[in-house]
Amino acid sequence: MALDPKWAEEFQRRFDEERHKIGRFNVLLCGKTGAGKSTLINAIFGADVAPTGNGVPVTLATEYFAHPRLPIGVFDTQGFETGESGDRILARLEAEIATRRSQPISEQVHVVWYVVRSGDRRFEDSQARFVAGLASTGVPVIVVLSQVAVRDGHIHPDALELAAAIASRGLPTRPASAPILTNARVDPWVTPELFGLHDLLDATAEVIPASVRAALEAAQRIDLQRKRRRARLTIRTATTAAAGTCAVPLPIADAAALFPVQMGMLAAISAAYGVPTPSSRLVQAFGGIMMATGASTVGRYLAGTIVGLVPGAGTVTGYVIKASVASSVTLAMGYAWMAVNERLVGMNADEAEAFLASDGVKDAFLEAFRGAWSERKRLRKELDQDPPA
Ligand SMILES: Nc1nc2c(ncn2[C@@H]2O[C@H](COP(=O)(O)OP(=O)(O)O)[C@@H](O)[C@H]2O)c(=O)[nH]1
Ligand SMILES: [Mg+2]
Repeated sequence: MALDPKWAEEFQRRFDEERHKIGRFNVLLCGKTGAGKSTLINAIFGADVAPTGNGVPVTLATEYFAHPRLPIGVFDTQGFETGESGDRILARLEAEIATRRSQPISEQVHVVWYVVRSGDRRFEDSQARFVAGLASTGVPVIVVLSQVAVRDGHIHPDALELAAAIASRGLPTRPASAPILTNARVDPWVTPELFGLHDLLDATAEVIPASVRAALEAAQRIDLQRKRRRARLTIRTATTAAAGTCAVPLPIADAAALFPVQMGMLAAISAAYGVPTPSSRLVQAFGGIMMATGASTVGRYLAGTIVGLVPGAGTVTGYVIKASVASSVTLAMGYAWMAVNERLVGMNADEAEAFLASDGVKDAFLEAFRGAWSERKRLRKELDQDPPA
């Protein structure tokens, strides 16, 4: 038994629509070979974003890598060692930034990470000129000091010294003239702790256009709170819409009327989490969850959900769905789907595929559904306390 193809299609359409709405966050990486640009991207956005192949040449020695399923694009510069002068490289990048400014926002450069390896111990005048030149295009430039040795929370003095030297130049970088110190790879001998990645994420979120923040938050892999906040906003909107649908109590046989609202919510949640799974796989899992209740149609599924999953079916007085129940069921579905998505973002592609094809996904959903249902009052408050996007 499979999910009604009509609903599968609808889910997929809504998911693609939500992904499209989120757009894409684009970062321009500058810095010498070996500075740690790729490592930084991997640490924040997950291993498979690594620009290891299939880049699209943008300018001489700059390639653009748009991730096929995550809302992130990376401009990776080579050429800092090609013998070409810094001025020439800068001029090309400036021209590229300018050209893209007249294109849709998802094609524009939103931020520059200028990466300096802390072990280099010096920041030259030519680097300062380069940073200032990039900043003069209007795109925010963040200087990142990479591969900083950190032990027990203590930063290597050499890195602090270099950071101070960079800061003292008072460059027009954002959000401040001081660089952000990072360590993106654990190395037990040198740098046993990851460091500064959240600082870099926060700084980036602060300086990019507000309209690409959702893409950054969906693409990144290190801060679940940012994803949860987006998901909760979606749930809050959907619960209101669900209540509206049942403003006049809906006969339970017509429960499918609620379904578009809920499906849109689930699609938006997955998009906000930046689940890098093909939508067809999500649809399958979603269908499996619906079938898990033993109902073959959407309407009966929802009836089954309310009567079966929700303890105390007495809330469904006279077999109509009241606004409050519609709202609470939608809330519980939203939180349950959040739990599933949260599992997914912690997995690699193979793990995610296996999980989605297994009973584990149903179990995770149903368990979280019941939990959310029993805590619906507290969760409702949580939703209402969230600040707007
Ligand atoms: N320990 C540690 N090693 C790093 C870090 N960043 C880069 N590396 C190492 O430095 C080398 C060059 O890094 P890579 O990201 O390829 O530099 P890119 O040429 O700027 O992309 C690799 O061997 C990385 O493992 C870091 O933050 N910490
Ligand atoms: Mg690289």
